Amino acid sequence: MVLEGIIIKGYSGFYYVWANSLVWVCSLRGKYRVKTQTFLPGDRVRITTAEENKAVIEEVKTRKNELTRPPVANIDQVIIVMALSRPEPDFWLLDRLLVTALASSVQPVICFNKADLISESEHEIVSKVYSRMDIPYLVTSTKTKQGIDELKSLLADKISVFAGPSGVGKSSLLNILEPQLTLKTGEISEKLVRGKHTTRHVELLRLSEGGLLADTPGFSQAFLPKDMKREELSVYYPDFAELRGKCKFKTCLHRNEPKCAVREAVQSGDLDVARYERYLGMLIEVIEEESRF
Ligand SMILES: Nc1nc2c(ncn2[C@@H]2O[C@H](COP(=O)(O)OP(=O)(O)OP(=O)(O)O)[C@@H](O)[C@H]2O)c(=O)[nH]1
Ligand SMILES: [Mg+2]
Ligand SMILES: [Zn+2]
Repeated sequence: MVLEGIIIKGYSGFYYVWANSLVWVCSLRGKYRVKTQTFLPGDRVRITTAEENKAVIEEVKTRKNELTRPPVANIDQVIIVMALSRPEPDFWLLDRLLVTALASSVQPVICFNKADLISESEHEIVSKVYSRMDIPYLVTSTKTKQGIDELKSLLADKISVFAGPSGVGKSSLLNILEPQLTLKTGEISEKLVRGKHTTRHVELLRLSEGGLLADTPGFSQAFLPKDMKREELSVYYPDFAELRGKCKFKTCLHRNEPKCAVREAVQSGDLDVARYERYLGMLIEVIEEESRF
């Protein structure tokens, strides 16, 4: 029997494929073992079934998109999870993940978890910067269940992946969404107030509302797409979008050019100065990367 399916995880040389409402343990057709082709969770494949739940992967479909951190393909959205506290939000990583998602044609969702740990006014400082963009913005807590229904409806019938640092509560969120999965979560070390990397591999899990969601190990570094051009970077800043057209120069990098609408917005307090400074930092990185070729 030939079936079309989707890889949900790779594990010690085998690929687990969801097809025809079953999970098939697949090996690779010989030609793929010699090729440099990679197989990622999310890859759409054609398989030939054998006895029991075994099958062979015959073909991989062209990917519509691909992320390297976490390593997944054909994703509808990436849920960037940060904790509002314990650990403190890593805005550098958040901005970087927003850029990589948008540059990879993956819809980002911003999810600030652990809302139970901070006051409304502390949260406002964050929401002022990140809820103004045309990007879904969620505030959740696995303790009070705040925002959980909203998250659930965002995930229904889509292929999604969690991304973010260790200890922010990605696995805890999944456990609240799908209690029968009981994923391992880690107690945050009281001294270090940072995560312990409890989750170790990427696996797409089936949600009862329909859809697939990958829990992923936390990480604190992410690289920008290698081929990015300096003029391109601000395209992935949705909060700069309406200003960009108002800059004097079409090629404005919003750095030190005259009559730059982005810089004017920063000066007038309309754009957050810290986010703008992180943009400048990333711009330097993109320029350095450009000159290496
Ligand atoms: N106060 C509070 N604590 C939370 C919340 N969500 C998760 N935690 C706690 O945060 C700690 C880390 O949670 P995990 O779910 O393991 O974090 P993770 O993002 O999966 O971490 P890695 O697997 O290492 O990437 C655990 O002690 C959780 O109980 C929340 O909404 N509020
Ligand atoms: Mg985890
Ligand atoms: Zn400008």
